[in-house]
Amino acid sequence: MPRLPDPATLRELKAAVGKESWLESAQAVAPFVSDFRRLYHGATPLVLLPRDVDEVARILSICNREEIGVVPHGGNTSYCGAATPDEAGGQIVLSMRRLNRVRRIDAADYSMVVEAGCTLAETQAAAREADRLFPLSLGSEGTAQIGGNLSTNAGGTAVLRYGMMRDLVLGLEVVLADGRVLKGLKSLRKDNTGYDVKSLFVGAEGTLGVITAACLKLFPQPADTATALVGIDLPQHALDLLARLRTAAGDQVTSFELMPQLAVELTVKHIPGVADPLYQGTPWYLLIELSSPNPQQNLLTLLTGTLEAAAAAGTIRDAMLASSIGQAQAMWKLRESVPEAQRRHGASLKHDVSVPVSAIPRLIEAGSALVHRLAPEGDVVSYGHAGDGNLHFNVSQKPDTDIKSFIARGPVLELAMFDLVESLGGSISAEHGIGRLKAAEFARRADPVELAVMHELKRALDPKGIMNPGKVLCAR
Ligand code: 2HG
Ligand code: ZN
Repeated sequence: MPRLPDPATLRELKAAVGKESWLESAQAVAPFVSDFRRLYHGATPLVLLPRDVDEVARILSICNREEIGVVPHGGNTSYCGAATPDEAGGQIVLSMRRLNRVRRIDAADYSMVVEAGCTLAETQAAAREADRLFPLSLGSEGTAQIGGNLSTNAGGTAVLRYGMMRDLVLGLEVVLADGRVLKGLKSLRKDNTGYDVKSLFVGAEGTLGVITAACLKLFPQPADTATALVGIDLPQHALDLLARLRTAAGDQVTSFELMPQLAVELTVKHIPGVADPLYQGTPWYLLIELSSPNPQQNLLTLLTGTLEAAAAAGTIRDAMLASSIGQAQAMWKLRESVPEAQRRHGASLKHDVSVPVSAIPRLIEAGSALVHRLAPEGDVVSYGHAGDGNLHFNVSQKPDTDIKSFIARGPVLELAMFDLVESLGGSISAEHGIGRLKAAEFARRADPVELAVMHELKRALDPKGIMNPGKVLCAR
C-alpha cells in the first residue's frame, strides 16, 4: 500500500524537476484534484510538471523507493475520474503538459512521434502540416492529451474507419514504476518479435507505467468528403442504411452517429447557433460522413444515390446533404454539442456502453424500458457511435423534477443497464474507460481469469502498487 510522503521526500521530488516545475499551494493544485465531471474531489501535497522523460524516470524511482502513489494527469477530460488523486492527500500528481514536443514526422513512413502532453488537436495540426491525417477525433480534442488518449484507448467519431487509439499506435516510450525507461518508439507495421508489450499500456489508465511519447500511424488527408444528416423512424433502419453504405462505399464510411430527436431538440435549445436542418422532425437522426483521399471519388453522388435507394425502400424519411464545408461543420456542431446541451439542461446519468452493432435496436428498446421503470424523473438521451455499437445511453433529468431523487436512481439503473448490456454480449465501458468510477463493477463482472491475469501483470510491473492506485483494478 502506498504511503504518505514525508517532507524530505517532497524536497527530493521538487529537486528532481527543478525550479518552477512544481506546484503545492492549495490554489495552484486545485485544477489537478477535481475531475472534469466534478464527481471526485481529491487532495495532493505536490503537482510535478516534468519537461522530459529523464525527469519522469527520476520522479518514479523516488516514488517507488518511498512507496508513494503517483497519478498521471493529462488534459483532465476523463469521464471516470481516472486522473484525480484520492482524498487521503498522499498521492503525487504528475502533470504531462510540459512534455509536449512533436519529436518527428515522417510523411513517407506515414508516422509521427509525439510526446504525451501534446493535445490531440496539436497532434492533428502537426500531421496536417505534413499533408497527413491523424484520424482520432473527439469533442474534447482541444484539451485531451495524447498520453490520456492512449491510456484510455480513446475512441470518438471516426472509429468505424480508423479504429480506436490502440489501432493507431505503432510504438511507445514508457517509464515503468521503478523508473526504468522502455524505449519502444519503432514505427514498424510488421514486427513479430514476441509479446506486444506496448499494448499493455494502452487502456491501462496509467496503472502500469507512464507513457511519455508515442509513435502514431498517419493516413492520407481526405480530399473528398460527403456529409449528411438523415432522419429515420426506427433504430433498425439505421442498421439497414449502414449496411447499404458499407456495400456502396466500403471503408470510406468514416462516421455513423445516431441521435434521438430529444438530443437534437436539447442542443438547438441550449447551444447558440445550432439549428435542426431537417424539414420535419423524425424520431431519430443520423450524422453520416464518407471520406476519401481521392478527389475524383465523387462521394456526394455516391451518398445521394445510397440515400435515394434507402428512401425508396422506406428506411429513411428525410435527409439533408451538406453542400459546403460550413454546412458540414454545422451538422458536426449539432452532434458534438449534445453532451454540453445535456449538461446545460440539468443533471444526467451516463452509461457509455457497447453491444454488437446488430443489437443496437434491442439495447435501445430494453434500455429505454429500464429508464421508464427505474428512473421515471429522467428522459432517455441515448446517442453516439452507432456504427461502432457504442451508445452513450444517457438520461437527462426532466424539467421540474427533484434533482436529488433523480440522482438517487443512478446506482440501481446502472446495475440494470450493465446487466442488460452484458446479456447482449456488450461492454460496460465502450470508450471512456474504467477509472475509479467503474472499478468495482468491472471487478464484479470481468471474467475471473482475465481479471486475475490483469492483477498478475499489475504485480509484475508495479509490485508496490504506486501507479494510479484505485483506478481500473480494485486493491485485493
Ligand atoms: C461523445 O461521444 C462523448 O460525445 C461524450 O463521448 C459522451 O457525454 C457523454 O456522455
Ligand atoms: Zn463518445
